[in-house]
Amino acid sequence: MKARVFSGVQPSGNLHIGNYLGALSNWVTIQYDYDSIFCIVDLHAVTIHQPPEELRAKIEEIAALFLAAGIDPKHSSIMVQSAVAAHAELAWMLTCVTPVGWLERMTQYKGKAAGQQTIGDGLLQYPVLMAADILLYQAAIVPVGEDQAQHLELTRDIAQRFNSLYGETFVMPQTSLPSVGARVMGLDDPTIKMSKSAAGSGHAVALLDPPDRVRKNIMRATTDSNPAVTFESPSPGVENLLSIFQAFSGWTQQQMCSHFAGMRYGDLKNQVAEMVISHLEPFQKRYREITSEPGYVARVLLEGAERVRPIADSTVDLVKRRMGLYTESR
Ligand code: AQP
Repeated sequence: MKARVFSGVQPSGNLHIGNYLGALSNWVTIQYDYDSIFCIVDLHAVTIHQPPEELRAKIEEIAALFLAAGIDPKHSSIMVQSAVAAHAELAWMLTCVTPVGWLERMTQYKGKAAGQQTIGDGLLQYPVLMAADILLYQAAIVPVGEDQAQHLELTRDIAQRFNSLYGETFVMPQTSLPSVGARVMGLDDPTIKMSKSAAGSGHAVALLDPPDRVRKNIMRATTDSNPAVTFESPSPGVENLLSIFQAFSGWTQQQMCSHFAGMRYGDLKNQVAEMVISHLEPFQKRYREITSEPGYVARVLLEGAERVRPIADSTVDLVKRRMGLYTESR
């Protein structure tokens, strides 16, 4: 039996090349080596208020982006978190074994809570729900960007605590980070990660951006006052542009150095823009084809949920039995 992979994306904002390089492209590469489940985590998205109509539309848009990236629905399950009730059920059981102090230490919580007038409890509980998503499917591998590594550590801590309280129950999931592109930084501010929710039109390259917008944003990216590329402690902006190019091209470090060392920043930006556009154009073409077929994406999501539900239900059943909760299958 193949080991299982699980990962997800929130249906909030516009998916960008950070999400693609940090997560999606890795999913596409490893999907056939594992029993793969890719989830649109809408229960996570509502930890911050989302207009309902927009959220509903976003869910199918993200599913179509997964398909356009190359996730094969015949092999991998693409599903929506709220379509499988066991996510929320297991999250509650895990909440009961998780110390609040563990959650208050999470970097993402501290960052997101800082921008809120009132902090919803869901924002604090976010990593417990993420632990439930992963442990529900007994996933062995979780391919994510670097920003999620801390949540994965917490997932292992929660699993370990549960296992030691109630007996071996959960598989210990491993984090899988891409070697290049694990943390794509903002184009306007390369000291913060590229983020769907960051303000400013020059911050990110969205996967559905037209070529002229991609070009414009990359040409305006923050670099430094040096005239040309150096590989000896490059500034964050230059390092970011080089790693975007490397992640899309698959070039080795040696190829990168011999091609770009000494190149003027204007030429570097031009080449990065063309490399990104050459990947996004076929991707966007597939996206248009997928979304032009009425009902196709909804069918994929329905089949995905049906495929994974028995796995999720059997884990919840096991957890209930371990905890002494009421289950009919005693
Ligand atoms: N900048 C990034 N570089 C590399 N990987 C990234 N990921 C996110 N940003 C980068 C990875 O993409 C996957 C899906 O992310 P998410 O939607 O679940 O949540 P996020 O990390 O919170 O994404 P954003 O873009 O920062 O959105 P907001 O600001 O709206 O919350 C994850 O595997 C993540 O690591």
